[in-house]
Amino acid sequence: MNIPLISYLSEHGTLDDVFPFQLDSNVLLKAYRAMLMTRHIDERMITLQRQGAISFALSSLGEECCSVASAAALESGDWIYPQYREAGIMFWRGFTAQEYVDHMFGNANDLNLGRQMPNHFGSRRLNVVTCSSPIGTKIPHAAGCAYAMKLQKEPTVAVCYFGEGATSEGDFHAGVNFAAVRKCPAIFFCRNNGYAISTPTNRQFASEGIAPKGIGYGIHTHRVDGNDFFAVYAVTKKAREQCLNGEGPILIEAMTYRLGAHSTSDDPTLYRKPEEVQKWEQKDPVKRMRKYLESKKLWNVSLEEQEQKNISEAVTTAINQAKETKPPPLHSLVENVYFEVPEPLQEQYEELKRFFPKE
Ligand SMILES: Cc1ncc(C[n+]2csc(CCOP(=O)(O)OP(=O)(O)O)c2C)c(N)n1
Ligand SMILES: [Mg+2]
Repeated sequence: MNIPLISYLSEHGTLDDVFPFQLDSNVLLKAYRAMLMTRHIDERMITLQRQGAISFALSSLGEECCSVASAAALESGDWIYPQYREAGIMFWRGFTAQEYVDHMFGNANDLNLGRQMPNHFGSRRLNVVTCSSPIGTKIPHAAGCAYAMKLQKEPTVAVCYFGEGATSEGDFHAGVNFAAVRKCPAIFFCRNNGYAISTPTNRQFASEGIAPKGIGYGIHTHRVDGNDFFAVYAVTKKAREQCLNGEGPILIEAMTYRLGAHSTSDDPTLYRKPEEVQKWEQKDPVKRMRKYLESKKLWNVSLEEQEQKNISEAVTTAINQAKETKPPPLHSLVENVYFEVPEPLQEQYEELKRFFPKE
């Protein structure tokens, strides 16, 4: 099976004339800034974890384009089901540095009140469903959400993000098949970043990538260079149109690479060679976008320095405030799951309270 790779932007930042859209410079600059913010905040969160200020951190180093470019091609009413490397979507949709850092601390201002691991963000305001740790579980949820959109004739789509490792889960097959049979307006966006923690793709599946799995389920499938802003944008835009035309769900396989460790609990030097990482560093999506913007005179060294400074200051302010913010109230431990706190939970809460007399 020979599935072509869609790509418009060269590694040197030259855009192919056949790119089918005219993108406003404001969109391009907003996207580049969202990628810079994602990269910067990831790095700062890893440092905070090393200092013991937060418990854990994941980063989307090298994969920032997948989330930002696809989010740029969606509408704000579309529902998003992210995995944990989709921080770029949050920044594209207007999540503030403060909201993000509060979430990473799991403090009283965290929208999840510390109930999720760090990097498991979500926002009702932004139509982003909170990420949950068990891999792939959001795939059937997104299929169901898209089915509801179809039944209610809403002009929106549900978009679910996951890594190539998630396609080995039963949930992938149940969710994609359901959406395929019911022709739900769902986009399944798979970031094929080469690894599921330490498991490389050649030990994850025998198929030629993920795209054949979409074809197997009888749905439109696109394979795209995940480090090319223009290609990811174009493919997601097309997928959205196909969904809304009633052509059923779409699978996108975005070819990318996890340049960093899986998480702060991982040491990738134990299972991959530096040469492999260096090869992918040449394809860095953020540098590539910058080259394009510079070639069009939309960006330059001094704008870059100013933006890096602005981002750094905003994140420092957010970190300082998050450090001063209290943990979530003790009672939040038993709230929001049941309409009324059930008796056994209330009993446990009363016992716990004895250890926190000031709460
Ligand atoms: C059901 C389940 N099994 C195992 C894990 C442990 N785990 C967390 S992330 C991960 C790898 C996921 O890889 P992939 O889907 O490729 O996403 P990536 O981390 O590469 O973005 C695993 C195995 C989990 N969270 N959930
Ligand atoms: Mg992966």
